[in-house]
Formats: sequence, structure tokens, C-alpha cells
Amino acid sequence: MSNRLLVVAMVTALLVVAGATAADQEIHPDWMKADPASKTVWLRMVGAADGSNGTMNFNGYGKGEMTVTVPPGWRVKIDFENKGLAALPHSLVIINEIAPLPIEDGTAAFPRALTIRLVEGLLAGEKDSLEFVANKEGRFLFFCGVTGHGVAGMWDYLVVSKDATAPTVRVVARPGPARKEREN
Ligand SMILES: [Cu+2]
Repeated sequence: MSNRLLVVAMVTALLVVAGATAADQEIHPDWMKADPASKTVWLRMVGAADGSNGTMNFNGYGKGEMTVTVPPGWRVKIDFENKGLAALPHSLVIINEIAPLPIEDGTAAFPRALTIRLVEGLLAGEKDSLEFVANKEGRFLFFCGVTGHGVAGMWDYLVVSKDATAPTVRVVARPGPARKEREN
């Protein structure tokens, strides 16, 4: 099997696994704030927030374990920070849901829906902010553009749906004690 085919097979397996573990629990984390009057949602997205998925996570979730849903037309403001566990660089881009996933980089599905230094990544403690209008419906991915991170599972879902009346966050329920932000 060629390397390319192997990567395709691995990514397909990842997507199948993710599909089997749909985000089934709504949470109200302190890292999301919604303002219906201005149709604006603010998200703090932390790369490598904890050790989940070998630190390849956003806010502790990877491989599609987290789904943020917003109504169409809402403005999405994201403050991204790399917490830097394992001393790896990380970045964030909103991409279309595609298979296979890009090995690195990624094309922003909305104008300016990406951090600086997408492939190189931001180092531990570094931050960047981005902002875009969710002007089309669909399912997209929060994706880390650093080489190999996306295919290692550093991605989650962003859904833009007219069925949503307000932003929500759903995650895969995990056994064991939940962290504080998951209990809110
Ligand atoms: Cu990363």
C-alpha cells in the first residue's frame, strides 16, 4: 500500500470512528457567549487544552467530539490560544468537511476564518483572534493546520443551520469525572 493510500485509509477510519461517536450532550461552557441582539457568538478556542487525544484537541475535544452549532448570519468571533501542552505549535482554520483531510494548511471556508501562521502554528501562550460571518449553511471543521495535526484528530465540528435558534455546544459524553466547564 502506498503512503498516500495508507493516509487515505487512516483518515477514512478516523471519520468512521467519529461518526460512531456523535456529540450527544449539550454543555454550556464558559468559553462560549452568545448575544442574540447582535447575532454574535464569541468562542475561546484553546489548542492543547488538556491531554485528550494526545493534546491534539480544541478545548479538550478532538476527532469531532465537539460540535458548535450557530444559526446562519451570525457573526463568529474566536479568540484562539495555544495552551501548548506537549510544547507543540497549533493553529485554527474553519474548513469544509472533506475527505481525505489535508495533511497541513487548509482552505478557509469563510473569509478570514483562520489564524496567522496556519502551518507553522502558534507557540505555547501565543494568541490570535479571528472573526467571520457564518453566511452559508453546512457542516464545517475547526481544523489545526500544523503538519499532521488534523489527520491526528485535531478537528471538531462547526455546524451552520437554520434549524438553530441560538448557538449551542454539544460534546461526546465521556466516562469519569467531568471537568468543571463541562458541568456548567
Ligand atoms: Cu495542532
